Amino acid sequence: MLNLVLFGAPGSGKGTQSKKLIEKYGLIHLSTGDLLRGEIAEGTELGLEAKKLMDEGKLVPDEVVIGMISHKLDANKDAKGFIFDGFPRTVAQAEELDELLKSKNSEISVMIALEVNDIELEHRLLLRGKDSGRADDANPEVIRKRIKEYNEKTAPVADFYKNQDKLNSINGIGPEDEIFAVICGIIKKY
Ligand code: B4P
Repeated sequence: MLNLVLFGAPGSGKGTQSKKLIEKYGLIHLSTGDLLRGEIAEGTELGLEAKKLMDEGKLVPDEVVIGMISHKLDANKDAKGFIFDGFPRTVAQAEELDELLKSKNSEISVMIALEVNDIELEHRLLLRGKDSGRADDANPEVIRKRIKEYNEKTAPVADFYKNQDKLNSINGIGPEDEIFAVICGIIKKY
């Protein structure tokens, strides 16, 4: 079973590379951002709560996203592996994910971190905001808040996996296909 954590700041290319990885490896894609946007689209209570936080560039509470991931793991018992995209985003989420996988006799195989500087992140997200319809991409202040949240709460997650010898940091700037080739090279080793 291959369980991959695709890690990086907002706009670093996680969603973009995930799409290519699903096609090539047939893994189940678990994007907490997509799951939350699904809840918002359906107008659920959870979605309404999450929308307010997401529109402000803040993280959604750990227990909410952990609950969603747990549910998806249970619903995909026969999967040959998962891509975790945008999750875990806090050390508490990373600890909980380890516990969840352990209870299923599984574990994270590898973490790949896409390194992109803040100026490029802001540029990419503003560009996407022009036609994505995402409120969190449209406003430079919200984008900066998301990057700040990432630096304060999410960046420490890299150390969590480094301590487990699972962290692989790669350059996330350049043509998408070249970045994808580097990711595939790392996956081959597992
Ligand atoms: P997410 O949906 O995870 O979105 P994201 O971090 O903004 O980036 P994404 O992965 O989609 O974009 P990508 O880099 O591929 O999160 C949204 C919000 O949901 C969060 O702010 C938070 O509120 C909430 N949330 C989600 N998960 C959570 C969790 N676990 N805990 C708490 N809250 C959570 O691409 C960005 C742009 O860059 C695209 O336009 C793309 O085309 C472009 N791009 C990609 N690669 C490129 C390259 N190599 N060169 C040039 N451009 C590139």
